[in-house]
Amino acid sequence: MIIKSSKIQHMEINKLLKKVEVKIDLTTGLMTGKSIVLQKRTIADLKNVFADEKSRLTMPQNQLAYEVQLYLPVLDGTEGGLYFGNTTIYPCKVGNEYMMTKGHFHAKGDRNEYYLCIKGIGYLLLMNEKRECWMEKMTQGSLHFIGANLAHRVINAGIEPLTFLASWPADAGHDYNTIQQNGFSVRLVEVNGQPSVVEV
Ligand code: M6P
Ligand code: ZN
Repeated sequence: MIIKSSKIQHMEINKLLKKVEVKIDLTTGLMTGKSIVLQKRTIADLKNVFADEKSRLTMPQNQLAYEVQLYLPVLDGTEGGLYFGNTTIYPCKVGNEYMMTKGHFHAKGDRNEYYLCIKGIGYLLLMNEKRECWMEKMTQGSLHFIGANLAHRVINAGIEPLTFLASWPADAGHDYNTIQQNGFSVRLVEVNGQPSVVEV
């Protein structure tokens, strides 16, 4: 409907409005919307991720380690496309090593990514192709830019779930093999109740 006010023609805003596909609760990080894909990682899925494989095998294999919500509005591999996700890592240890994501390089190494911590306490572990590692502390509101050719993994070093949002190019891809074969060159373990770095 066209509303006439003085000489300017106004149009009802509703005519132009399209439904917002996804909403994010910024206090929990939870994404809702019909196109959200859910990916669950259990203890069984994390074979050879932790140093203490024996301890991992004694844990309930169906225990949820972390889960990812994905908003994938374009086809996988679309140049120029962007993806968005939310990851929640549950607090737990395998042996004395903190729960963490599998970690990956991007298959297209020059593709970058953002991580934004919503809640919880942990560390973003980064590793370059020379296997040099460094970390950034993740706390509510910390924003992390992951540059080119860096493997990235998030470690929950707290006693609450750690939730972070992420956005990355749709053509970045995940190279899990390099990490599966060689791991990162450091691990984060708990010693006397405190996080401590072990060089591998
Ligand atoms: C973030 C993004 C995703 C990734 C997820 C879990 O949400 O980086 O691409 O899949 O974390 O990390 P990983 O795939 O290493 O287990
Ligand atoms: Zn990534």
